[in-house]
Amino acid sequence: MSSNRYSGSAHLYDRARKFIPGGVNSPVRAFKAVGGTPVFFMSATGSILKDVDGNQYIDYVGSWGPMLLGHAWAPVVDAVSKAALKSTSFGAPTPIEIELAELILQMVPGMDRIRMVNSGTEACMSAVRVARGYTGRNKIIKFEGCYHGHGDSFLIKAGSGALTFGTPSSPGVTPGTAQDTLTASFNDLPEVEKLCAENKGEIAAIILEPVAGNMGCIPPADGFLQGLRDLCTREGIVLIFDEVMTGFRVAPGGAQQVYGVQADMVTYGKIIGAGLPVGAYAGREEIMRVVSPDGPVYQAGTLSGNPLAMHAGYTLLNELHTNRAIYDELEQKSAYLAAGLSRVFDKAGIAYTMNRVGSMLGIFFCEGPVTDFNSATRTDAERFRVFFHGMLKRGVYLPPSAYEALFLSHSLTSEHLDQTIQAADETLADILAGEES
Ligand code: KE4
Repeated sequence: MSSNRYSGSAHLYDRARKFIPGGVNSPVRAFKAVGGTPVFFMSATGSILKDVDGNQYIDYVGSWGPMLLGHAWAPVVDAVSKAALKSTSFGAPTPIEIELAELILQMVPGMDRIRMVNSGTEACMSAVRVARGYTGRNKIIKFEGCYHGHGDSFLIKAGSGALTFGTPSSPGVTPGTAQDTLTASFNDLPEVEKLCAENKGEIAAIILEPVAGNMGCIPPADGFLQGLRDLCTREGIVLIFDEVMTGFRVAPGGAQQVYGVQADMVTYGKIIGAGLPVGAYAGREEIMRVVSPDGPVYQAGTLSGNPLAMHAGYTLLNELHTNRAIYDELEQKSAYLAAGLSRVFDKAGIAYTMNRVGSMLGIFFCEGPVTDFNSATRTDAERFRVFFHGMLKRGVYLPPSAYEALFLSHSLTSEHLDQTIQAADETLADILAGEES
């Protein structure tokens, strides 16, 4: 990264590391997987980011998912501004919490009750606790490479930053906790059935990302989700879809709608807060009956349901609910970008695989198919690193890790998409000419 172009970010990074571990408040932002100095941003509008040095970028991170309609979408800014004038938090019930809860339960299939929390991690932690309280069982099954936030139970063979930094199973998680988390390979139904047979009557929940988005983007194999559904029904196991990423992104009803499979509980985050800190867990009424204060399973939060996040989320989701054409337009933009990048990669004659579900896109620099953790880790991380920086200097901001998905925003224009495809073409030409390193 040429020094002067990023001098402001470099200076800020030096300062940040004096006060914040790794200089960042979430590890994947530190560019460790791609090298160089993390870019510090000042502002963004629609799909265009502006960094502290005045450089502009087309954004394919979108704050890791929330910015489905683009940054600083005016109705959300207006709703948050108005809400802030009436206090930023009460720690008491407010009408907007009911409006958002009702809207989400109207948009997604099969959920009867929903509890707001403050992050996707908190949503997934709470959902697992509820499943354990409801079933009286202790063990859970998760999938290698899936990420459900940084709760202890999930940092076993986890994806996202844990995978990026080579610590899929984190120190600090006790053996007592780890023993209750069993892992299987994504898309391997027989392996799950075997685990259930070996732990009969002991498994409280199976939790998964119905579309894996934390080891790149990996769709469920045909029959995989339905197979898990049938298994959980037979065995009295709570099926939890972690839709923190896919919820309201892949369809208004999320992955449950796309694949026609109904979970027992679903977790949400990201889009439902439109960029403000929100998570939520939803479930069938008989399961959610155990949640305090109705039932004995405790979960709480000072800022849960805070009015700014609720107004932001409601404003965004109401637009998605009433203007379904957004999803068709997002699909067209996403398909256009994927086709353009495929043309560029084919022209360059490099090994690659692209997985896409709606506006979630995974690029792997290896032969396909990529269907699980093992095949995902075949990606050429060094080639991704070079590609990332080639795109960055050409004004395209990709997720700074080979194990993250790209998130497309509805605010992307055809010019943005063409600029992205052109940048990829130039980057690969330089890579192949040995001029990009
Ligand atoms: P948060 O606690 O970060 O709000 O949500 C955790 C989470 C849960 N479930 C899924 C499927 C997720 O993707 C996430 C968080 N996603 C990552 C990006 N892959 C957040 C980025 C970060 O850690 O900085």
